Amino acid sequence: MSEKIASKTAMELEDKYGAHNYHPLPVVLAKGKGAKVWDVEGKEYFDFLSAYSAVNQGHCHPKIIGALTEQAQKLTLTSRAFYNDSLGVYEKYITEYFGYDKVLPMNSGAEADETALKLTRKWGYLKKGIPENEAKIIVCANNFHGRTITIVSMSTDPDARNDFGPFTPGFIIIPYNDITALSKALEEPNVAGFLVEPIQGEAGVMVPDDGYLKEAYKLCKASNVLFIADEVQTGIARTGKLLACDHEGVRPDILILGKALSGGAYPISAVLADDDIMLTIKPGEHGSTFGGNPIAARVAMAALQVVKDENLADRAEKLGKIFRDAMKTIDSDMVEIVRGRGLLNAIVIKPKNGKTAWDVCIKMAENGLLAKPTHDHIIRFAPPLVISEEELTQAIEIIKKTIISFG
Ligand code: IF1
Repeated sequence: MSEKIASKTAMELEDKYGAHNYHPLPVVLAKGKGAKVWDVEGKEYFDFLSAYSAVNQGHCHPKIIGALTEQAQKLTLTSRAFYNDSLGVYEKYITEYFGYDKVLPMNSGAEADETALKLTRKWGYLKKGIPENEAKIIVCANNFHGRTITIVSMSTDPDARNDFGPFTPGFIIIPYNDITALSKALEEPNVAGFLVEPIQGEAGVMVPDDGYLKEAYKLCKASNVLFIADEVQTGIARTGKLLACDHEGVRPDILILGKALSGGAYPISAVLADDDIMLTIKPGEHGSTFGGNPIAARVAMAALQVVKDENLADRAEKLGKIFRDAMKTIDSDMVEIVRGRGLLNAIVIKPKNGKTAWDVCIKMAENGLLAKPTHDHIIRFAPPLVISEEELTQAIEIIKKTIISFG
């Protein structure tokens, strides 16, 4: 099955036999190590997408792959009909790591978000005393939480919603980074929770004002409303702290994690909360066949241990500053705005002579660096956090050279 395949053939196969729900850059990857990937022809690239921040620990980290292969040879899946000898060990590890009473393990980020929404409603009815079917959850405009029907029901992006209705009711949508709007929305008595991304990723790496999260948390507490942080993309050292909420000393009532929880080796997500919230869900009320399987348990422990052992949060903080400073000195009017935190950054590109962010990404790929445009004019830059300072310097040179080549 591992016959060699040319780029052109690989792309034709995906186009002919796969659903057309993506528009990838024309690069066919075959290998990854640390901050680098190689295409089927052997060309080397810096990976500045990191699978949308799933590969924070670098491609094929030996400790994570070691845990994966070791467990894969012993026991892969038992379902939750029985106990297994890895899940409890992992649950103790991750709850102590993040400081919560309990964890609920799932697989994808969207599933973890769905889990958090169900948990919030359950808590709203059982603990807050909201009348049946009246629970509301406040969310932010331009959010991204995944692709399920309920999640796109909270979305304001036409591509995410068009022709996918009817939608799940029960959401109040307010502008992001707007404390006054939150305060007003909290006047409604049946609000159970406020779901927020500490930095909006898909929206183009929108960093809120200093103090926003802290103030939002305080307002939620004053109204007996749960503060729910979607740290699927921002969590696990990406923004220069273990969690993006740590920048403001906020401890979410419900914490949602995914992506880098496995370092990209396996689909693993998790919801963390204290007993008062988590124990409102009873046996039979929620779950998943694969959630908390022995491979996932061992992989997640290894992935989280790497983050600690290799000081990835501090690295992201330090290298992020170097990166943004370098981007701000690019002598081109195509660079309109540079923003971000840690190694989650974006550049807003002003189109020039008909050339857009897409053209810049195509050219960067030719020059050996992969990144993907979002919303036509924004390029997200999020390398694996294990990238060395020397590699980062080389990558910065590629980005500079490419942008300057557009004149
Ligand atoms: C795709 C963007 C990133 C997320 C947050 C939940 C999920 C995501 C904050 C769902 C997923 C993804 C999925 C990916 C594109 C992507 C993305 F471009 F949309 F904005 F990362 F930057 N919460 N983010 O960012 O997690 O179910 O996918 O595991 O291809 O859709 P999932």
